[in-house]
Amino acid sequence: SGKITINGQIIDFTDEKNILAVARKAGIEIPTLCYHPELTVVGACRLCVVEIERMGIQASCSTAPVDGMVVYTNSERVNQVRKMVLELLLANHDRECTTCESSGACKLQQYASDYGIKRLRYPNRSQMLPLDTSSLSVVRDPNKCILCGLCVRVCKEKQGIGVWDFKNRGSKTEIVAAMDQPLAESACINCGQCIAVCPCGALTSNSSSIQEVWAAIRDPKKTVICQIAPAPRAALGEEFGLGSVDVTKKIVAALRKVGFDKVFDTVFTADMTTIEESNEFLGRLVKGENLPLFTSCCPGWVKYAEQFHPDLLNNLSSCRSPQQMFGSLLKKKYAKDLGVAPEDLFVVSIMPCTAKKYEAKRPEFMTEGSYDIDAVLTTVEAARLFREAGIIFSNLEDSEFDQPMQQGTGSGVIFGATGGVMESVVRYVAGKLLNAEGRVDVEFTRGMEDTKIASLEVGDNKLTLAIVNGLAAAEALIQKIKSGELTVHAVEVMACPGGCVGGGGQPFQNDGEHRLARSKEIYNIDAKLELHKAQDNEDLDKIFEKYWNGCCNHETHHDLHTHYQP
Ligand code: HC0
Ligand code: SF4
Repeated sequence: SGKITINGQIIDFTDEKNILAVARKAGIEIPTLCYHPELTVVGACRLCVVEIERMGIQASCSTAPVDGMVVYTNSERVNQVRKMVLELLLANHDRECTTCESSGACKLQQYASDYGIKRLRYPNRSQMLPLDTSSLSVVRDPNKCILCGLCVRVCKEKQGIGVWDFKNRGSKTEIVAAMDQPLAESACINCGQCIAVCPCGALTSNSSSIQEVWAAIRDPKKTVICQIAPAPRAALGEEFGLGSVDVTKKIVAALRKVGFDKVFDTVFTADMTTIEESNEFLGRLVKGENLPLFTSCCPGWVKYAEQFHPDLLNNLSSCRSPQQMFGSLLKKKYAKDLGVAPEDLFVVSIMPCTAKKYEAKRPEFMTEGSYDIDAVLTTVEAARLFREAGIIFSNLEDSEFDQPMQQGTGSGVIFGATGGVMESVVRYVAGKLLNAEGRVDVEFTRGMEDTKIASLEVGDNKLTLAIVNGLAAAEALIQKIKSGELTVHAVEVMACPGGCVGGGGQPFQNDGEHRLARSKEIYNIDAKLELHKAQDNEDLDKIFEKYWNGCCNHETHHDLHTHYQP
């Protein structure tokens, strides 16, 4: 620890590893394209240069603060170097900003404007390479890549997968998916975390569903239904300058204006998942079978388990995810109520997640030859749909979800943050075993750490529960479980940092600060809602009764569960 002077201001530092982090803590912004506070530092882009007395121009991301240092972040020399760096990056970057998926959310575009880059001495990139559109979730445009390497690092360090890597050296350097194959052929689990860190549009979500949604809405034969996941409600407002606040009812209103016939809440089937999964868990505890139970609502995690831990597939909950439970409910049951054939019901979901696009196309999730979920829009894509529809989002009047699946509990809402599924299960089980009325609050489940483990007593059961987010953290936990070092009864796994609030389809910036703000809002929504435990959802009771003669039986097993085959 010590003090450094930045632009004449004396600033204390403690355990910050570099000048960039010290400056940001003091509210001084330094531009960078390759630095991420949660990933290793490589100092590749040189944009974060600062001038240090007696040391000259240095990259602030890879220079440690030393007591007494005097630093300038915006001197003439610094800004000249930054302009040069930007010009060189732009020379090799496809500058068709008007048609870029990331226009408006691109750091390179922003910095070019901030630093007054007017007219480049270089022509636009001469050779245009083909895009990789093989993946249902992620599109890569190599012409936009500036080789910052953030995608390489996030996939390796946070997900432990390492899909992306550098190929060649010098001016021939490029980033390619493993074995230089199309992304869809790789071990990619579709989480979109590489999209979340890409500063300049080289990686974006596969947004082709937007056109399919418009086509369905304009098709008079189709009844078009939308469901909204928990996490987007606390993030979509960011796209319209409202911050990370609850905009659930505005989203419902916007969807009605776009032309959806019905709008439902995925929270309804999150409650359904809690009930089915908790009973599955209690059953396994009695039999001592297939423990620990792993949650299976995160499709990134499910693909990871299939690829790397096929021996654990019997431990995964057989419950379909809330997205897929809703799809199944709508196509197998609700369609009949409406007198519509499954293929004439077009079901859209708005998800914070790019992997949900892949989950929706898994062959096990179909009814009479029609996908249960026809299209998945990310939070960002939903915002684009609203803009294209000419909707002024911030002015919308609130609108409510449709009957007869209108109720949702706070328990279902917190699915959107890491620990939420586990907390919901505990609330349900505690409520059931202890006949607890009203609120059951669980504390250890909350917070953004990548691994949380706690033991608690519920009735006669002493349960050890684990919660992980990020697959590198999940892998470390699995190794401990497999080696016998750790015994747990249930594990919640979410592939994205912070859970769904940090999903790969959430608005840019999708960083720690935003994830925290969104997750706080998710818990605020829970606190304000009247219902708090899945079993208190009366609409859900009625639906269980009407369609399946109750819950947790053979019939729900057929429609709401699946089997992941080793
Ligand atoms: Fe999630 Fe979900 S909580 S995975 O993060 O379980 O995507 O938001 O919709 O399905 O409910 C994502 C979010 C969901 C599902 C729910 C679960
Ligand atoms: Fe890696 Fe996720 Fe990107 Fe796939 S989507 S390459 S798994 S970070």
